[in-house]
Amino acid sequence: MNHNLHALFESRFPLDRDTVFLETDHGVAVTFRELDQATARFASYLTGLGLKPGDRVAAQVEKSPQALFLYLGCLRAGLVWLPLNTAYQSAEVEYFLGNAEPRAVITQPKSLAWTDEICTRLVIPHLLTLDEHGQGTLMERSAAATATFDTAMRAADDLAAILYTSGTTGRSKGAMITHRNLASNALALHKTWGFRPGDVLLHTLPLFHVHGLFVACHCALLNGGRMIFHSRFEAAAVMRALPRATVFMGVPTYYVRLLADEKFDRAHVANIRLFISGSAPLLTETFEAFRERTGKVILERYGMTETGMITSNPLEGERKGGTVGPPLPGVSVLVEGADGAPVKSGEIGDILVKGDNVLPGYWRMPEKNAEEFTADGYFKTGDVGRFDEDGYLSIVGRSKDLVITGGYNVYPKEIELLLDEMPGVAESAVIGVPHPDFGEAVTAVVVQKAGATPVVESEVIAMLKSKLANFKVPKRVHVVTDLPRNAMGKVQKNVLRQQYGKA
Ligand code: MLC
Ligand code: AMP
Repeated sequence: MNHNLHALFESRFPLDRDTVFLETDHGVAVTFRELDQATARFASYLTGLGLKPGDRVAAQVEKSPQALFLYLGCLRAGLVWLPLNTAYQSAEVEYFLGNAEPRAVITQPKSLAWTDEICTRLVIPHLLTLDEHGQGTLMERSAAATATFDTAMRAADDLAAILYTSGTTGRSKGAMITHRNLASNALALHKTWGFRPGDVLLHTLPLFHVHGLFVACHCALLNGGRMIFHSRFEAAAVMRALPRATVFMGVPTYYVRLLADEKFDRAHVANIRLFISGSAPLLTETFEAFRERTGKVILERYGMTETGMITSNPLEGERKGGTVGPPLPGVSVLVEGADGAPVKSGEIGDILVKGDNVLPGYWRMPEKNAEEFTADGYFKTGDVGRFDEDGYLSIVGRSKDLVITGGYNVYPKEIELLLDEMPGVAESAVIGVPHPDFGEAVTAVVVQKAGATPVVESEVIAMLKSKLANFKVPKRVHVVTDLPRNAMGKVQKNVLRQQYGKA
């Protein structure tokens, strides 16, 4: 049997290949026949360049139907997909490419010059472009490639993708995701969320992370059904498109932004059977306000890059606000106390996960594998939670030092390392404080070095903007004379969160 995820998708495509798979916000419709040909062309072209199953293809491209087809073409050819957020800057990208050693890189025309320098330094043989309109050298050069392709044979444990996640040490790790991981999770979600013929998914998430790429697209592909594909989230465009959709997925910020528009009401959502939220905590206020305004109960689920989706509130039965629901079928979740034994329901502990959805390990980092898994194969999520008496999980905090802003993860250490190198900065602490739109806002607290040039907030922000993806840059920088510490000398970030959370 071929365990290639693409073979699973193909088996679900409608018999009538003229069925529409995707329509864009510009009214372009793509049928399953066109999808099949587009992915075959990319697979033929890339294998024609000499790429072999297992080789990595990195892409830092804006969302477009072609970007999705390129991902699917890579799956089809057995190549390993390495998506990169378009906000990443050159130093961030150089690290990922140096670590993953892709044989081909696809970038945006505007990033070509610096990406070319990186590829030359790292001796990466193929560099192509793809812009937000789905145009570029990739399209020009692959246009003549054969539009048929026999999907490559893959074993379930072969890699399908590598997704980089930052770490608490400030160094990113490549999460290795297999065909088994993706297939098991996609099948569980498709079933749990009751996807059925006629469903139309309104897709407004970015394509370079788990939520938009795997959770959303895989459900639509398994359903052999239609997606309305917006290049980005924009509340007014979403309100216009909702009446033609049946399912919508988003990070909490999307729901906050929809509610912020007074015109958003029951008429917009009448056709929607399911609103799903994830990637960050959905505030109970947002959950309740949405129910009040629209009459719809948002289904909240929980997951992470390394594990795909872990739990979900039910389709039928009670969706409890402030919880992320019971474990998905085939996923085992433990909440463990400090002694390593599972705690009773109602008690708080570390969340551990095991199942076909969980990554086999990190790319070329055996030491991280040893740290992040227990002896009996459970993955340590770094999230802290509790089960209620009905088996619903609530996330109550994180043992990892992480800020989630608008659904994007920011690891404070990465920013602190840059701040600490600045002249005038003795030390720093980066925290997340409540933010009405992004959920949490990245905030820096820096200690002024005695006698050195004064640290200026705008200059710190400008320096960080030149080096880091924009969403990681602190919204505020507070300059202080010292940081609060506990008896062990550890910086008390909870004290800082209290102090600056109100500002
Ligand atoms: C943009 N900005 C952000 C930000 N996004 N700041 C903090 N947090 C964010 N998430 C800032 C930019 O730096 C810029 O600032 C300004 O906002 C305008 O940028 P923009 O790109 O025009 O913003 P906008 O389009 O409004 O984007 C906001 C957003 C977007 C919420 C629509 O961030 C988004 O789509 N987030 C979804 C993230 C996601 O898909 N997460 C899933 C991860 S998978 P300046 O100063 O530079 O002008 C995962 C697993 C799981 O977590 O369980 O799903
Ligand atoms: P990422 O590394 O981008 O995949 O982010 C995964 C992290 O997002 C998880 O470890 C959680 O901390 C957080 N997360 C995802 N979904 C939820 C949710 N519904 N509620 C709270 N936190 C969430």
